[in-house]
Amino acid sequence: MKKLFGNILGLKASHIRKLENLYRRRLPPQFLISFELARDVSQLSHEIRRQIGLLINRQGKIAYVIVGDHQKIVIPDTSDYRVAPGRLRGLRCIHTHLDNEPLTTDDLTDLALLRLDIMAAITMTETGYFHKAHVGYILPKSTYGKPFQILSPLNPQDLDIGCLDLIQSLETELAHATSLYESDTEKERALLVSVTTAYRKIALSSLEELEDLAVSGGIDVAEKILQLRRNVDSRFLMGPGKLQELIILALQKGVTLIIFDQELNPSQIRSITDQIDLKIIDRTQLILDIFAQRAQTREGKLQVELAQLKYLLPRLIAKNTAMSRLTGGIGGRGPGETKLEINRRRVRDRIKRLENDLLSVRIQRKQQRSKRSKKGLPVISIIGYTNAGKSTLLNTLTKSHVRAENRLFATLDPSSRRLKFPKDIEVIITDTVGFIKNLPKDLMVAFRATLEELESADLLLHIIDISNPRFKDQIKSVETILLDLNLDDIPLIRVLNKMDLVDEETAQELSRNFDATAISAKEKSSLMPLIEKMKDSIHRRNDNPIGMN
Ligand SMILES: Nc1nc2c(ncn2[C@@H]2O[C@H](COP(=O)(O)OP(=O)(O)OP(=O)(O)O)[C@@H](O)[C@H]2O)c(=O)[nH]1
Ligand SMILES: [Mg+2]
Repeated sequence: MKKLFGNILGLKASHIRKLENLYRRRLPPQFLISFELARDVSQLSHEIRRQIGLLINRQGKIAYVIVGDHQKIVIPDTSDYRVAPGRLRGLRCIHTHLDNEPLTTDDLTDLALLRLDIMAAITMTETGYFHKAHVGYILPKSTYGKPFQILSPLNPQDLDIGCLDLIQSLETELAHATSLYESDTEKERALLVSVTTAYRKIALSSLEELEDLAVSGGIDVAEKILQLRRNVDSRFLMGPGKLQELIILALQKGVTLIIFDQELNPSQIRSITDQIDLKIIDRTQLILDIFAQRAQTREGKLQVELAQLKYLLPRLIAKNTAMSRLTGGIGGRGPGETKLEINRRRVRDRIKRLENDLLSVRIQRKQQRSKRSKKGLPVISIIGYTNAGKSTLLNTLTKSHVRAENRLFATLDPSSRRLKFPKDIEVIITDTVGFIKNLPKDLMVAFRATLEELESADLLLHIIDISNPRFKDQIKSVETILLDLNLDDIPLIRVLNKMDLVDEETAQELSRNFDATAISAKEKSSLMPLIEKMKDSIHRRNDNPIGMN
């Protein structure tokens, strides 16, 4: 006999037996529930003064019998019925209401959270006789913003609603709605979510950057959702109503993951994933994933995996389904498409190994670097917000072919080239990893060594993409990071790039306001003023060398 779920304490043996016997009942597939079963469950529920719930599968078998209290039932873990994105669970829930109440908000929340085929409540007369069935289901497409369909209450003789056909057509429609998006099945599809107390404008521009990040990470963005709140719910981040909406939208859009713009702490990740049957990651994990995809050199790979594991470790809590959903794909892979370790003990071991390996790689590199600096060439480092055009500038200046493309974090590993200024001195120009606002802490730590190389630069070129609407904030973010890295005392030239994308007047005005040189990194001819400035700065430095005192 299959076991009963929920609150069976204190029930009479005869009632327990009757409840257990419910597992033997079979339903005609097209009936929501058979009249006899509805009648018997009502009677039983009336006698024990507790709600009774049945989860029924598509063959009409009763998979779970649940006993609640007077007010509610608690649906047990149904992960045996795990569902694919854009599909329903294959179970409908039919339960009794003792107070002649139609479907409640909690019922609809369960319907959405668990992606049930159907949710129904059975109400009864005062003597416990089956009275009406209240039926609701998820709509494949929101009609007038309404995510659910609620039928007018069914009478006992109307239970033959073509139940299986209804469920199947819902699924077909859902599958159709989601297949519109499934042109590329390899790609993940995401909802981007921001829950914040910040101003709308700031929150929106941050969401836009998150979208750029997602696209750069090879993810399709289904929709962006902003929730402004007075206080952020420290447990779920968002209120239960919004969470419910989110789940339904995820279902309707056939998404495979949800990305939060805010960093989620371990308990938030856990409580949200307990509610949603989807992969949940945050902005930091997305950035780490992009880094993992891009890392080329051994040092780069070691640094990224270390940062990923350090971020994951506190989030790997025993029996955590949150992380077990992260196997493979965005958030679950390390550099070179390796699967990230998610076993806590092994993660610790791996972190130790990576740290050791990294140390020896760094010692090697330091030796190489000291060889190079013995040659005594001045070093000019190109820094700036990601996608500003740093690599393009390096390429144009030195006729090289460093990878430059319209995506965030195209460059991870630094590269250096020689550049001969007209007539006189030769310098080394280095291109570096781009910066981003709220650079994840673990990433900052992991890349510290690479970034520390900037300390030995004689001049920094801060490249700013003036065609980006967020460029002012980007300047601030970069300058804050320079301060954090103690690089603020190195001579710096602000360079306004992509001037070809704004009109000339604007470019000139911005140059004045920001005390900067405007260029178009793609156009060699636009670089002369910048080259002159660089030359001056290096000359001044040579005439007045630091470190000689
Ligand atoms: N229109 C225009 N596009 C430019 C200019 N400079 C760079 N770009 C484009 O901007 C995009 C980013 O250029 P990259 O050189 O890869 O930028 P980056 O700063 O190295 O970026 P990351 O390495 O990803 O941090 C590319 O699509 C370039 O073609 C320019 O002067 N004008
Ligand atoms: Mg680059």
